[in-house]
Amino acid sequence: MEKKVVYSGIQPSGSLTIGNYIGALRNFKDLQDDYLCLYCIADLHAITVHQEPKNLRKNTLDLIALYLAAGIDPEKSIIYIQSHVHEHTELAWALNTITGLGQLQRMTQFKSKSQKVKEVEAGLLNYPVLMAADILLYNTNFVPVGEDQRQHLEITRDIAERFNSRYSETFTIPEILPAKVGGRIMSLQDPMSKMSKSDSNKDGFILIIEDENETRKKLKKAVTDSLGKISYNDDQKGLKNLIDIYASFSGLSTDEIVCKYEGKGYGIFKEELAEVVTLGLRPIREKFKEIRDDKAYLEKVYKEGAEKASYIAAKTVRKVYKKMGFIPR
Ligand code: AQP
Repeated sequence: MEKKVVYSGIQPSGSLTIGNYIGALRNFKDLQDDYLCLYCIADLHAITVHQEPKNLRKNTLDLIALYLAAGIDPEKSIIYIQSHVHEHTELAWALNTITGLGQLQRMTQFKSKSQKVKEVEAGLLNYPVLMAADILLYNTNFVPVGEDQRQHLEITRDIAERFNSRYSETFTIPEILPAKVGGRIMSLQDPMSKMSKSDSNKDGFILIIEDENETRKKLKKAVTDSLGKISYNDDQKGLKNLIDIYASFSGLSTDEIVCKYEGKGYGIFKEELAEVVTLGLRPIREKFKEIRDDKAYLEKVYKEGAEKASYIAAKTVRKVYKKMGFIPR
């Protein structure tokens, strides 16, 4: 029996945070034995918010190295750069023609990102259509993404269903594969907003690749409250988020963590949290250092990945174009 398909991508829009790690990256490795996995470096998505070209180049190579450091095996999975497979933009255009403007304008990510820029550009609005194209190109069954991306997955399903009913059965309808723990990690400085790599407040996030002392400092400064009592509830959102991070790295449940720190202060809790996080990130940090400078190896990985991805993507676009009535070359 053919393996089911898993698809996910991360934008090289900055250095990755532990939000990206917990919600997405660290779950990728375990899927590759059971599924055909495609892991994309979503550079076309990244430019929906202005990127300095030299930063984009660096972040793209960093992200490939990070995929490999996180245990994604290019012999088993397809790792590729989105802009290397032109079918993404081709399918996105076709899908744009069947996507409602109102639905795009209602996307939470669009609303929050458009508030941060002076002029809202069309790419930001069309982001979910490109994401739908990414997923639908490969007949994807499952999409391992964080909870923050659930709405985008819903619109992907809507677009696929609309296409199937208008032009006949074409696309597989994908399902979200949520992270088992810590699906949505919040900013350390503002527990009402999600932790994001493009946050202008650098104390709000922990980067997967940063100095351990930086990580310790940021956790020490993390916003809590004046109640001084370790418990897991929505009145203590900052602390709740820290407990989620602790649970994600330690494997303990949130109840076990609350029990462990009962009667102890936030200071001790944060210190031990920093230990758990730095210990958890150490292997990937070390592996990243080993791989990142091997440019020839990174190039081999992304070139071979693009070839494999293009083969599948081209077949889908040919089918879509035919169904829409385009004359083949
Ligand atoms: N805070 C988070 N908690 C859990 N999962 C998260 N993800 C992102 N932030 C969190 C998951 O990471 C994957 C890749 O995300 P992305 O880079 O493609 O886009 P994003 O969700 O917009 O991530 P950022 O860090 O917030 O990027 P910027 O700041 O550039 O917009 C996705 O699976 C996402 O769910």
